[in-house]
Amino acid sequence: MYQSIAWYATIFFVFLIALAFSFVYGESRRQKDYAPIQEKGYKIRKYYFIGLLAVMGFASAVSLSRLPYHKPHVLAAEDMKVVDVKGYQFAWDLSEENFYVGEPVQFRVTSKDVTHGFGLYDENMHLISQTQAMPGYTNDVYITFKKPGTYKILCLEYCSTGHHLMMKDIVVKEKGRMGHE
Ligand SMILES: [Cu+2]
Repeated sequence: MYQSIAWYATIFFVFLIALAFSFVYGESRRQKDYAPIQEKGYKIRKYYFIGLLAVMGFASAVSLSRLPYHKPHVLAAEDMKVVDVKGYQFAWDLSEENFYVGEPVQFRVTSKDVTHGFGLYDENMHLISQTQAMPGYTNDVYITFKKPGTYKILCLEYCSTGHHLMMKDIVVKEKGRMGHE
């Protein structure tokens, strides 16, 4: 859904820009006094700047207040499965490989060498979560799997010749069905 919204918004804004350009092109042939046009332009620019500041400030406040995204509300620390993820040229290392539906997971993502991108995909190859895997830093990603199935971790940051090899399947199971593991 978000992708189609982004798509239509892009077309709309491209259309607006094209409209602005054709207006400027049309006006460019007319000879007019410069001073009044400049004054009007500065006024438009001032209100545009204030409007942009208000919109962006509001959007930043709303989106940043939700950080860290998708962090589940768990009662006790042991209710959260903590998984250490290390990216390296050219694979992913996970400290834990058994995942269950409905279980809150915290991925602690880092890298052993260069910067990689930790991208988590569902069975339809839709990106459901991502973060940077950086040497010397640990970035947290929170997720609670809602459906069983085979999910994929892919590298989202070009990290030299074997970048495309950085794929790992993780299997999410229905809890209780497979017995003890
Ligand atoms: Cu990589």
